[in-house]
Amino acid sequence: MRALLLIDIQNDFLPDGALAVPEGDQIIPVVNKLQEEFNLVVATQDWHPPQHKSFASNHAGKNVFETIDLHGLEQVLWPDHCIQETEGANFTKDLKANKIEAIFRKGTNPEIDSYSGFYDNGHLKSTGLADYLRGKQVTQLYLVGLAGDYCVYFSAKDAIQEGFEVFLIEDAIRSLSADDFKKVKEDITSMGGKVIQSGSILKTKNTN
Ligand code: VGL
Ligand code: ZN
Repeated sequence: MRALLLIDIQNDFLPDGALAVPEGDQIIPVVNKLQEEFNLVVATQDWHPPQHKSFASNHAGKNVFETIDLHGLEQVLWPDHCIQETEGANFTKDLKANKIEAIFRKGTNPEIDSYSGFYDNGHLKSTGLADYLRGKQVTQLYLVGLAGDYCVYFSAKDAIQEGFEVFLIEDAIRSLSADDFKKVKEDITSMGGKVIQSGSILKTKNTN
């Protein structure tokens, strides 16, 4: 069984959002088309309380994109983003959502960031996503979404460690840094994951 995992396709990560990923909007039509090819679609949602410690605004004198030590982990300080129950945290209206069977929220603990959809950055607490997928007999996991160099990357690494066969669908992913995503692809490939294009999935059924 294969599943499509939509990572953080939220307003704040799209152009004009608080933490905009360049060209993030370009993945939406691709993701919508891809969803038709999967019997199971699951999504993650970055879901921070306003006092989240990953926000530069919660550290006096610190600027966005500076790094600090947060309880022993290196932490990039982000602009306020994906605050619970705000429009920025919503999935974009252009994203088809009718096939999304479950949504796994992350980043809710103000003391630790959570890039991966599976675990927080300290690997202390599970979201339950891996067990959910195993419960659905999923063995192959296809990842799309934002941002390729953060939440997609960390989700892919955890997915591989959890024993899933992992595919990054490159043209349905955009990154904060396109350069960093090159390293992500190398790393994921070295761990046994695969980098593919949406065409290799869409062509199996569609003629366009
Ligand atoms: C993300 C930075 C902070 C992401 C989330 O979804 O890639 N990046 N929070
Ligand atoms: Zn975040």
